[in-house]
Amino acid sequence: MSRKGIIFDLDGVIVDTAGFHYLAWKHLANDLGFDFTEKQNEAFKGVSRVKSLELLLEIGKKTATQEEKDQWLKSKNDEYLSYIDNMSHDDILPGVAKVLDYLKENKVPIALGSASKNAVPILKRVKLHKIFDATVDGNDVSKAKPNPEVFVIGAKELGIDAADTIVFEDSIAGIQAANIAGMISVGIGDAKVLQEADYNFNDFTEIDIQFLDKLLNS
Ligand code: B16
Ligand code: MG
Repeated sequence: MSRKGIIFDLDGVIVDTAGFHYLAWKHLANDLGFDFTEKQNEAFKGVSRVKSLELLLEIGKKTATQEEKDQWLKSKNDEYLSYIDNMSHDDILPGVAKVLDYLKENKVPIALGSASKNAVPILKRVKLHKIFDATVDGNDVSKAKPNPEVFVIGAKELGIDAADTIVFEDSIAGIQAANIAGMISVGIGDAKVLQEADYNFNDFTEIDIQFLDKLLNS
């Protein structure tokens, strides 16, 4: 049996900051004079901040100078950070702590693999900054999901082969990144949206120890 490792996405998997991103982007879109729906937001999940703004401007059919873009990126992030400021340990999504505890008890290597440049402050707010054996985030990569760079670096830091790496993700881009890397992908969220994943669950309350053991020992 080869040694397996697990990489967790952050936003939408460990904490529900995906909703905060949506609110802040929607606010910006409304300020610029157009609407931004939850359905459109699916394509923003797991995507970098700069790429997200490009997508938003495409939706609103807006062109902008670099100065304007920088200003909007800052105002969106400032609003997002104000939501994060109110987070605590209680904001870890249901079922996640149980899974993390089980993996730690069984000495399974775990990493964070997030596109967010705010990942470390969020982990600190929810008191999970000491639990991961490796933390790879938007500050460590140059290529955004669906490019697998963030997960490839995570697996390397854990010392695990790609084929032995299991990725938990809530975004289409993240599932594609895991699949491109030859990793095992587990979609967290709507199975219709994340149909490219190897396994699907609505949330972590549906993930039991038998499933984890099956994944880790097969
Ligand atoms: P930030 P994840 C991603 O985090 C989010 O899903 C995505 O919506 C966001 O645009 C991206 O982080 C960048 O976040 O603005 O905080 O750097 O899902 O990969 O953990
Ligand atoms: Mg995510």
